[in-house]
Amino acid sequence: MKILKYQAGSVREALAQIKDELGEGAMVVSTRDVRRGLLGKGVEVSVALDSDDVATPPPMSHRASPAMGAGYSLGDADVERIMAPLRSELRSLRSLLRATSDSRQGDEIRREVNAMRHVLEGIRTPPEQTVNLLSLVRDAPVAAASEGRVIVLVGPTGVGKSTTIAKLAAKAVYGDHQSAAIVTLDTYRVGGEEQMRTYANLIGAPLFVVADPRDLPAQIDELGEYDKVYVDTAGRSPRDIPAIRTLRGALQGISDMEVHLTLSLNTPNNVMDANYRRYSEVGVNRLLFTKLDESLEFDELIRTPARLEVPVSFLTTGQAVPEDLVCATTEGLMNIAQGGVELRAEAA
Ligand SMILES: Nc1nc2c(ncn2[C@@H]2O[C@H](COP(=O)(O)OP(=O)(O)O)[C@@H](O)[C@H]2O)c(=O)[nH]1
Ligand SMILES: [Mg+2]
Repeated sequence: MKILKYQAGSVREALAQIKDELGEGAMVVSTRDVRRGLLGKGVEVSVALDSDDVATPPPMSHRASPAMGAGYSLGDADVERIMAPLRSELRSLRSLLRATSDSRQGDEIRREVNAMRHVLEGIRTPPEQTVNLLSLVRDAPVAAASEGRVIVLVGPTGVGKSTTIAKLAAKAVYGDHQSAAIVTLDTYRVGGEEQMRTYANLIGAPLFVVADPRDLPAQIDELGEYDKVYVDTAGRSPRDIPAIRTLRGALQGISDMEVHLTLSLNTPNNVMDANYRRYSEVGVNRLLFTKLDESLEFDELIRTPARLEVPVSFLTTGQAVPEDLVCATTEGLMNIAQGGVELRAEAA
């Protein structure tokens, strides 16, 4: 195998010269631009040929020159014959390059591209559960701030009503710098009144004990000077219909009042619904979820208010008074429902 170099004014001229001198057997292996004389420019074409193909190639000085190339022309078939090996060379170079970058940096790049593709797919197609929760949030307000002056907590025994009343009163006094009074209707349970008195003393809010629910409106009237009045009630079974009717009677006619149905998030949703049906008689207009710290499932934070069409006001996340209280917002409920929130970080 020999490599011969031909210089000419253009590739076409050089190729014509090569064909003329070497016949069909030469294979072009490279071309490059060269200077020819002081101002002249030309090309140099290198060809490979078997030594046997040409017995005595002419000396370099006699090879292609602008003058010599004049008048020669190549047909399309000639150009194609010469270009074919160049094209295949280009193809193999490209695949060589691809192979090189695959082995050296390709893995890393591919991992990044895959990760980005995953993120983009995640944005375009969120998980089914998220889609469902989002559509619930769009259709109904699932959270609403508590804005009333008289806040009444109702709900079954043991869900955390008294503890939450203490948290709310402490937040009003120390967080919002408001004046607050606490009223308790819980003279039914042994120790109920004592528990509330202890909290009231700690917070520095006056406690008023109302033994007969029918006296509640008069008591509330007397507390007109307070920014907030928190009313604790005795827990009742949803089946205790007379007690709930009495409560309804007691709450009628109290103005600027909100009734928060207090439910532990641990409760199965059919039990939540039964409680709501019973307490809705007294005019429930907020849901308050307790014991999130003991709960494993959180999507009821969205599903229950959407199903019952009553927004959530507060969440409680532990036994500590007053820390473990969170003001509900739609965004916060969504975050918790999807398990993505550090609860303490949003303490009210
Ligand atoms: N883990 C946990 N316990 C709570 C929470 N709120 C209240 N509790 C506890 O639940 C129990 C019953 O609370 P209580 O306020 O007396 O309930 P009530 O009968 O509805 O008034 C008490 O031991 C509270 O400390 C909470 O958010 N998380
Ligand atoms: Mg209680």
